[in-house]
Amino acid sequence: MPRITRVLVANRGEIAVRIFRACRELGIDTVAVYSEVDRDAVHVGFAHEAYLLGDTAPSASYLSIPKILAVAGRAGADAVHPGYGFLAENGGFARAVIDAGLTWIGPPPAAIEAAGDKLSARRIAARASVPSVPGSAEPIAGPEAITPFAEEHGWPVALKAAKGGGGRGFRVVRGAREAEEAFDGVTREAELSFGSSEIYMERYLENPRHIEIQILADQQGNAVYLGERDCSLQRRHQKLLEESPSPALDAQTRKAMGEAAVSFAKEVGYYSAGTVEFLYEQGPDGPRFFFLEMNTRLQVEHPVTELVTGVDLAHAMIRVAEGNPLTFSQAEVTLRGHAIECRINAEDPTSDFLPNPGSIGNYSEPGGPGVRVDSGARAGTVIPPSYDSLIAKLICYGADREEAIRRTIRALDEYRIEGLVTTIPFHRLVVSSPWFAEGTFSTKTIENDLDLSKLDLGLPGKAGAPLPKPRMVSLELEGKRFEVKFTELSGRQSKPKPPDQASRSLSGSGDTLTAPMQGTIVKVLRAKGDRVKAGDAILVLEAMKMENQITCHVDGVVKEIRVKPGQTVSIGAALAVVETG
Ligand code: MV4
Repeated sequence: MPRITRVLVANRGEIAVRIFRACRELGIDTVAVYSEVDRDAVHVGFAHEAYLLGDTAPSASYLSIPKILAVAGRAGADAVHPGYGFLAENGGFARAVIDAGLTWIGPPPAAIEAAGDKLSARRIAARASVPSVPGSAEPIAGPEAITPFAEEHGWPVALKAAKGGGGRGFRVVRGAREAEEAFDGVTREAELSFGSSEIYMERYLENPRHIEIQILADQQGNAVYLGERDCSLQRRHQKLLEESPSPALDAQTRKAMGEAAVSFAKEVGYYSAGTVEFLYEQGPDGPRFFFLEMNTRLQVEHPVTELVTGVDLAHAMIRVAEGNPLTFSQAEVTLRGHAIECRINAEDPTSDFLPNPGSIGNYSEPGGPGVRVDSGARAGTVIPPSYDSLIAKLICYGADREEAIRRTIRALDEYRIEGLVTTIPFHRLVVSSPWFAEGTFSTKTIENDLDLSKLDLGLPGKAGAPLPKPRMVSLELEGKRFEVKFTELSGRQSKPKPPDQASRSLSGSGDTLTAPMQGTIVKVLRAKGDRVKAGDAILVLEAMKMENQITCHVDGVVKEIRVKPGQTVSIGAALAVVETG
């Protein structure tokens, strides 16, 4: 297999930045794709080249296989990395990439499809002698199958969509009276969400931990496990905090789970990075674990594994995709220290983690010993409602769990994100809690044991929240340095405008739109006399090899266009005048 020279990352946000970094370290060119709303996103600036896919809607951009392949051809990419989410576990996309003669940086399409069907995955687990929760081997035809199953295996019973995953197409039945309504509900949801109404059932474990094993396998049949990640702190099946190693696992159980995961991977003919998820609990006879599902992608939480094993998983995926064998054996895998990842989401922990899209104001990331921030954001970044709410991941490493916790607390206190409500206060509460320090939590802890409604978000002006901390500003007057304390009384956050909007300066005869950056006028989209609305694109400015639409702030009529295509403008140059009203 020839060496990869140019990778198109069919994704956005922090994972696109992460993969671009790996490519740059390997001397590989990078191609970004973006949607309308992502035109000025951080990931676009990280690539050597960037191409517009289309509208903001994922179906018109990051989920459009024809558009992504067309860009790959236009850009001369010879490989595609899918990241996670979007098309990462779409066997059809993998096949289309391979059929286009490009290298797919991911697992074989057949493995994606086999693992994606949860019933087929259970059958593979059985063949690989991997323990699963007692359950039905085939789809169940109706609710009448539930009570006999419970009489044999016990209540409650979990109903799951065969083509499901995550938390969708999932119901818990606690008694015969609930069976029919639960079956009908999960069947409808499965059909709507996954296009298949096939449902199967398992005995439901009440308070398991969610522990997953990182797998790395090559095309020569070698496969290793790279330790585990404890992902038990979730909210409605959305992971919020992950760590490695798990505080619950002993070495013997770790080895048994790792070997089971490798056995599953080999049975499904896997290569590349992948994750086998398990449910873990302390049974009457000791710890026990059960196969849950296999994720055939690089996961959000992969950095905690990278920090405790020293393996760069993005590098490894690229090298395996080129056909290289693994460069180490299982015996050479060592786990050292402890890593904790906090997902910094634009969500409001006091409102049930309701997504909180908007523009980031002032932004500064923590750093220092043992702190890694994988971010897709900066000041001015717009977190749109169209995609997931992940802003960045804070991953902290320590020689042991206590040091990793201390570093996480310190880093969370350093992190500054203004203009949006984020999960930072939630993480600060969790990692400083005694129950977290003791490691005694499960997948139910957040929902059952935490009252977040009173969580202090530290927002200025929010009812009950303290006014912002005074800002210290250094001044030098006649050679003498002074520290001046500024306390904002109103608590109003100054929200910088998103960079794709021309800066607005009021002038006597209306609004003059000025250039937000230096660049060359590529297109003039409006003419004198055109009626425009706030947000309408007036012209296109090319800067940093990227096209930026310059939009209008106000409703009004175009009074004057002061530039022509091909003209170079400096930052602040007058571009157009719009008569408001
Ligand atoms: C389970 C389970 C307990 N018993 N299955 C299914 C979707 C996946 N993301 C997690 N799932 C679970 N399947 C059986 N037989 C517990 C989970 C589970 C979970 C369930 C409810 C609420 C949060 C959860 C977090 C992780 C795992």
